[in-house]
Amino acid sequence: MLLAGRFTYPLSRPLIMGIVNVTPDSFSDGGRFVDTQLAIAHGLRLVEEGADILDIGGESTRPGAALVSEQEELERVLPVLNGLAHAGVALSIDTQKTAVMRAALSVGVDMVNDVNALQQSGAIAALVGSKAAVCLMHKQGDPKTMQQLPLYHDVVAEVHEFLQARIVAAQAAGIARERIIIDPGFGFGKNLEHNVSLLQKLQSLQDLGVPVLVGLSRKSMLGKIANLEVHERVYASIAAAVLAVLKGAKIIRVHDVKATRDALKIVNAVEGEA
Ligand code: 7PJ
Repeated sequence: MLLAGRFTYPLSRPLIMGIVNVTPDSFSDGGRFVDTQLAIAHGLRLVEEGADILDIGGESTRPGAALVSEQEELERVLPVLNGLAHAGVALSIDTQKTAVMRAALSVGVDMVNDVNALQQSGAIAALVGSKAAVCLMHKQGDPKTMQQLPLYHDVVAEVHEFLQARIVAAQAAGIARERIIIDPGFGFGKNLEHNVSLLQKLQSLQDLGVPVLVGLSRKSMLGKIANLEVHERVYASIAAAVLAVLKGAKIIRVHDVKATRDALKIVNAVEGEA
């Protein structure tokens, strides 16, 4: 079971988290208002397509991405969170910043998705006083430099150990186990071999006793394996999502909600709980 703000999920079927990026649209010159409206419209479309959760982010964490100020990030995400407040699905804020978490929690977000696993000062405390779920993700290094030389002795064991320690830290501070989600962080300070090992052994995270979220959608590991540009990676992303679910993942973070929903309906009919 997962508790996430206004929502309780039995997790008898996997959940789909749709990605809503709130970053300036280079194709429009309408400024903030247009960016906000585009993001809200995109979120509503993903709900129609079958998203269970919307993950709203104002700071790109892609390899090499530039940093965004706290003020800028808040100005991007808050109007979108407000615009999607009654969309009928859980809202997740994708941020590493404690101040952004606090602001988002105060307007009622149901989940915090932190690629930094609540390691920023005050981040755990920000979650403690709320009912929101939190996704604790593993990464090695910082988005700007993490892909330069990812190095592990045993990537599966090291990711497991890190996630276990972050669960312990969150629980010790008073975040109930039912509110915690873990994520191996595909592509975050990992080369192709590391990513493949983590997906092969995804099942090994099950013993930590909390739901596993994966983000594989359109990622470069898929492009490297199948020689695909980013816009060509939909089918590869679906294959990865199906594999992840068969290996125990309970939340799948994706761009292509409709395609993922259709595929997971088949998986669930055959492999799901009756
Ligand atoms: C992830 C994420 C992921 C979680 C991004 C991209 C890069 N959050 N944010 N897990 N990836 N929890 O979507 O390509 O894998 S940004």
